[in-house]
Amino acid sequence: MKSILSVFFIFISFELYGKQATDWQLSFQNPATDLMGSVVGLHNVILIVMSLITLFVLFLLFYVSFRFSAKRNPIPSTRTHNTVVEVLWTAIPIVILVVLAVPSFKLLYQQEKSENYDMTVKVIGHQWYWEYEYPDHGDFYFESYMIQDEDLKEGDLRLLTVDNPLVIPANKNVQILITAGDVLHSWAVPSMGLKTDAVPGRLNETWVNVKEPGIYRGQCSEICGSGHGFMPVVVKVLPEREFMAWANEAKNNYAINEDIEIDKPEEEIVISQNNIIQLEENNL
Ligand SMILES: [Cu+2]
Repeated sequence: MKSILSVFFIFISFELYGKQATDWQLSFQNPATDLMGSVVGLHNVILIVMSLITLFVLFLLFYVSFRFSAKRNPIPSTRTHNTVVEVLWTAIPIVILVVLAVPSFKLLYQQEKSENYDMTVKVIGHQWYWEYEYPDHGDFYFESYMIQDEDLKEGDLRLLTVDNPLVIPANKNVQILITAGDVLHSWAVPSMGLKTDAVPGRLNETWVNVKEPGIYRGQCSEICGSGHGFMPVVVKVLPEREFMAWANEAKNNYAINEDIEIDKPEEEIVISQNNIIQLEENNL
C-alpha cells in the first residue's frame, strides 16, 4: 500500500522535477511559466474526464456481457432502434468535446501571442544545430551545437548540453520567431510549454515569460535527419541586469548580422560579345 501511495505521490507532485527531464520521471516537468501551469491544469481536467468516460464504458461492457449472456437472456430482443438513446449518445459526447475545446483553444491563442513584448529573439533550425539572433541588441547571432560525449565536463548532461545556449532575461515577455534553414525542425522546451515547428520559408511565432532564472532544456521535436537527437535546446534565463551585461559582451564576441546591407544594388555585369569570345579563348 505504501509503495502504491508513493507512486501516486510522484505522479501528482510536479514540484519534484527540475528544469529538464529526470530519471523515472512521470508526468510533466515543473512548469517554468504561467502558460505551462495552465497547460498542466487543462491536462489534469481532461485526465479526470477521460478516466470517468473509460470507467463508464468499461462498466457498460461488463454489464451487457453479464446481463445479456446466452444463459441469462436466451431469447434476445429484436429491437434495432431507439431514438432517445441515439440522440443522447450523440449529443452528450458533442457537449463534452465542446466544453473541453473552449479552454484548449484559449490556451493555443495564448501560446502564440502576447499583448506586449520586451524583446525579440529569432531561432533558426539547421541540420543539426540551432542558430539564435538578437535583432534588438545589436543584431548579433551565434550557433548552438551539442557538446559531444567525449567533451562533456563533470555535471554536464549527456545529449542536453550545448556550447552556446540561448540567453534571455527573466520576468520579461520575450517574443520568439522560429524558422528553419533547411528542413523541418521543432523548437521545444517542455517546462516552458513551448513546442513550435521551425519551417523553411515560414516565420512561426511564440513567446515566453520565465519567472525564475536558471537553465532550461529541451530538444528538437520534429524528425529532421540523422542528427535529430543531437540538437538539444538549452535556454539560460538570467536576471535582467545580468542579461544586459551578457548582451553587451555578446555584441563583441559574436558575429553581427549584415543581411540588411544586402539591399544595395548589385554591380551590373555587362557581357558583350567580345567578352564572351575572350572567355572562350581563355578556356581553350
Ligand atoms: Cu531538428
